Amino acid sequence: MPTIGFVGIDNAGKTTIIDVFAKQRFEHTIPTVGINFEQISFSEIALDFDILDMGGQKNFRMLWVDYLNTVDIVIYVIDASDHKRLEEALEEFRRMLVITEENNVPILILVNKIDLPNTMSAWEIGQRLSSIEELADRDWNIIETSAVTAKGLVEMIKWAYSKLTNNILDLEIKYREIADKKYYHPCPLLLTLPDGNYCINHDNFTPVKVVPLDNLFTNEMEETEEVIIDTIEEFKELGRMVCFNNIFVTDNDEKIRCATDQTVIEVEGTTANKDEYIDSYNMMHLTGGQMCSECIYKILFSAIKRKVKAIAKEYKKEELEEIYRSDLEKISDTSKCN
Ligand code: G3D
Ligand code: MG
Repeated sequence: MPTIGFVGIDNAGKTTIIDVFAKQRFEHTIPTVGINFEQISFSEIALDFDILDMGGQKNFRMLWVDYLNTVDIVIYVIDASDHKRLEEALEEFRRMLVITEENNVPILILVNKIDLPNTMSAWEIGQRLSSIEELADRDWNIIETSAVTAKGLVEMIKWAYSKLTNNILDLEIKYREIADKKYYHPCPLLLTLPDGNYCINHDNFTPVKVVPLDNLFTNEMEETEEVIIDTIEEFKELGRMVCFNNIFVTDNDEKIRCATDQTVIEVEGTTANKDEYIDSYNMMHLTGGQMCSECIYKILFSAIKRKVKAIAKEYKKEELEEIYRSDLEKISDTSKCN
C-alpha cells in the first residue's frame, strides 16, 4: 500500500486535514504525540493509502528521520496565517529535503488555513522556496488549502494519485442538463431519512417536501408550481430558507441555487459557494458518498467559524470556547436526523 507522509511543524493543520478524510468530520484536534498512523480508502478510485501523521513539535521532529524513508510521497503543510513561524517552517522543510534526498520522493507543499484573514499566498511562499538550493532537483508542487472549507483537498488527492499511479484522476460532477442549466439531483444538502423525507438541519429537524424537478418543465407545471409556492410559504413562516431536492448552477454562478425558487442556498445564515460545493461533492464521491452531509455541513458552518475567528480578539477565551463548542455540536449532531 502506498504511504503518504504528512510533515510540517506543529499546529500547521496536518491532523485536521487527515481527519477530513479519515474521520469525515471536522473536530478539535489534540497535538499529535509522536507519529499517528491512519489508513484511508478512496472507494471511487479503488486506492488505499497509509498515512503517516508526523508530530511537528520540536521533540518529535527527530522521528522524521526514521519515518521519512518509508514514505512514497511527502505532503509538507505550512500554516499560511502564521507569519511569525514561517522561518521555522522553512528551516524544517529544508531538513526534510535533506532526509528524503536519497529516495527523491515527490513533495507537495500545502499552504494551509487559507480561509483565515491575512494569510500568505502560495505565490509568496513559493518565492521563498524557490531560493532553497536543495529543492532545485526535486519534483515539487505547491497549492493553497483549507481543512475548514475543503479548498484544495481534492487537488491534493489528485496530485497524490497521479504521483502514485502515473494516471490522471478525472473527477467531474455528474450534472443533468435541463433548460440550459446544470442540475444535481437530489440536493446533497439534504440528508435522506428512512421515510423518504429529507432533513436539512442536523440541529433542528424539519422534514422537507420532495418536489421532483422534472415536473417543473412539463405540462404538469401548474400543479407543481402550487406545491412549490405552498411549501415556500410554509417555510417562510418557519423563518428558514429551504432547498427542495435539487440545486443548480450556470457557468456564471458563483453561488449554488435552489432549482425551485432560484434563491441562493443558505443554511443557518451561511450561503453555499459553488466552488466549495464542487470540492465537497468530489470528496463525497472519493469516499463513496459517506462524506455528504458531514462535508457539506463542515463547509457551510465554516463561515460561522471564520466569523468567530475574526472577532476572536473581542471575546474572552471562555466565551470563545463556548461558541466554538456549540458550533461543533451543530456540525456533528446527526442524531435528530437518524
Ligand atoms: P498539526 O497536526 O499540524 O499539529 P492540527 O495541526 O491539525 O492539530 O491543527 C492545529 C489547529 O489549526 C487546530 O485548531 C485546527 O482546527 C486548526 N486548523 C487546521 N487546519 C485549518 C484550516 O485550514 N483553517 C483553519 N482556520 N484552521 C485550521 P484548534 O483550535 O482545534 O487547536
Ligand atoms: Mg497533529
